Amino acid sequence: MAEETPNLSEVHEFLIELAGKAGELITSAHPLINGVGSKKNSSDLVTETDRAVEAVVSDALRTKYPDYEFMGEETYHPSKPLTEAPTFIVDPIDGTVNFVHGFPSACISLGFAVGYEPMVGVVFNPFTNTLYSAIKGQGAFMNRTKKLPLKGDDVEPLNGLSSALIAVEWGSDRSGANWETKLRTFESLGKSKEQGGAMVHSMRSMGSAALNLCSVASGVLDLYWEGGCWAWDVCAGWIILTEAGGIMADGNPGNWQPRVDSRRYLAVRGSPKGEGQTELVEEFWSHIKGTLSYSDE
Ligand code: LIP
Repeated sequence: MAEETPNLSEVHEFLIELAGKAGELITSAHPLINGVGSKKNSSDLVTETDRAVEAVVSDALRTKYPDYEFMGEETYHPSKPLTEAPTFIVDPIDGTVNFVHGFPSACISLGFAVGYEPMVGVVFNPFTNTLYSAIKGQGAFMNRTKKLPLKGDDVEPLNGLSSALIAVEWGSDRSGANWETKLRTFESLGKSKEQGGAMVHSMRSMGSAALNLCSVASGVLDLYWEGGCWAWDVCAGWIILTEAGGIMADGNPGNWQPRVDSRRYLAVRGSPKGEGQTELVEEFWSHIKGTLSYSDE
């Protein structure tokens, strides 16, 4: 455990600097769809760039902050789970499938948590040059100057799922109970009210949890539901979301305070005085058909 209270502003600046360097590595790489490695199956991809970026970032963080822990997607092992200690939680490329295909929705996600609570977040999409960042208690910003949500005080009230644009993800598990839960829930979210559905405006799958959370923080999406991704996918985006007035609930019904490593999440954007947020979460939970369940392996 570190002896001194972390200087969050300094951490924030350093993470932004690292995101810029990582962005250069990511945009100068040329991954080949047929040449990339897979982890547990053919949609769970990893590239040399993921590994190289994580190595650069972890070396820099360990050198500057030797007292803090480091958790990264490419070097994670279940024998070393997240603890209360100050920890950098890093996804070198969130949206690896997009990165491989050249679909410009990928980013580096750099989070810092203390006592399991996200405190600093930096998410940088080097393909669009968009930087999202936040420090606990200091608001969330796009490209450092534009405060989130983008509409500021004009952010509209939430008005239920039938007027919501939401994000969901397919993930890389394509069979089993979690897959069935997702499919049946997607159906319920999409279908008409007459058929018992929510009939959302539409659903988006941008392939990056961090960018989904930043889109909810920005207010261009109303909600994001996810099961199966990891602390490194959400830590940075989480603090950007909550600093923009959004809330994070559990991806399964009933729990309003999920942990950053719970692997199930439901994010809702900010609204005037938070109106409609709890109602939207409860309405969403009522459409979940099954139970999401993940281990830390
Ligand atoms: C991916 C996420 C995506 C999620 C996938 C995966 P990766 O991260 O951000 O939104 O649905 O399960 O975890 O593998 O590109 O870093």
